[in-house]
Amino acid sequence: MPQTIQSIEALLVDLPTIRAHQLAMTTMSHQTLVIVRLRCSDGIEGLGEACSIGGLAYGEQSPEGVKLAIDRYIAPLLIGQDAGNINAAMALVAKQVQGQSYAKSAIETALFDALGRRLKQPLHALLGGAVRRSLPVLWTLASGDSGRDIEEAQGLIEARRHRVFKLKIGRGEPQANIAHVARIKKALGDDILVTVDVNQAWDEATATRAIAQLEAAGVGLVEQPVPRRQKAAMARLAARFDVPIMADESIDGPEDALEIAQSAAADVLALKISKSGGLMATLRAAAVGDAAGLGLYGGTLLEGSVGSIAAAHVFATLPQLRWGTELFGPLLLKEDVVLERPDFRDFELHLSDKPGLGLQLDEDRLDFYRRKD
Ligand code: MUC
Ligand code: MG
Repeated sequence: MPQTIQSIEALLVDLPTIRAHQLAMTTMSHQTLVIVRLRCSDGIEGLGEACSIGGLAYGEQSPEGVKLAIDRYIAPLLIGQDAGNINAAMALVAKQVQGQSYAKSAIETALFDALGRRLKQPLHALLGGAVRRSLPVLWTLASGDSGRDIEEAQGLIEARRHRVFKLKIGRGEPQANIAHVARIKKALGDDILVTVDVNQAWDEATATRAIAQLEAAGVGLVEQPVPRRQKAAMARLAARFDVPIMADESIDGPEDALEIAQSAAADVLALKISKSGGLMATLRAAAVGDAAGLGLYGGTLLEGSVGSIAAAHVFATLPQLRWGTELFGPLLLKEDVVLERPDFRDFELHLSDKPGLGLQLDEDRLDFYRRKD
């Protein structure tokens, strides 16, 4: 008798960040997670998560919209379905629900977590097995102040937490951005890889001038310099500069990966489970990038522990992950809703072999931080 899906609950959880996180389009002081609890007929519960950055500032999907899509459209489709056949469940959802990649990712994660718990296997084993048990994780310097960013980076290097740093730029004058980046790169030295994320803020002419200077300052990777749909501009920048150009907002799932590969619109793809629409779609996007010879990077929407660990299990299975990951979301949050927080040490995130995601909710904290209205 297959186990069926009995209930699906989507909770909005507002968690404070450890400091303000300043991006080109918004400054975050908290993160809103959508935590999915999917219960099966045998009593097993699977967890999933989705979030966005600054409400609708980063992309077209908001946490509130994710909850609505799940409550109103996805959960009713899935109740009573076989909980163990994830591909069939997600195909059913795909047929009836257009878009909504974040909600789909959270649901698929919860199904995998439940299946892993039932089979007593870690999530990566269900995806064919991990080729690495820990993942390099960078840190984003985004306090808005160069001096504070340098201090923060030096402390994190000293603590062996991070040795690659991504700088959020694209806000204010490009010349001020470049001076900020050059100051930090100089302070951190040759051994430390510094990358920048422009979050679509520049036009092509600005990007052309600025990237030349960023390259001269020693930046190792430039993420999403121009608006996401301007793939021809991305291609011209990728062809013009030696420093690799990474697509983030320009890629959602495998179809975008294919378009980017065909038009040479980036050297590196930022993979994110929510943008892809789930774990399996992330693997498909990765396969396209890999086949095209593009570098792969394990991206984040600044998820909490549930979403970050789900992504980590996927990234652990990829044959190629040339640019490491940025799965530091749980470390940016002052509080968490899981009992045991993920294991970050020696510059890496270490995966556990516990069943599924290997996480347990902290019911008291969840209840405290859950949005009540
Ligand atoms: C983004 O655009 O890459 C990832 C790290 C970070 O600080 O913000 C995110 C989003
Ligand atoms: Mg980005």
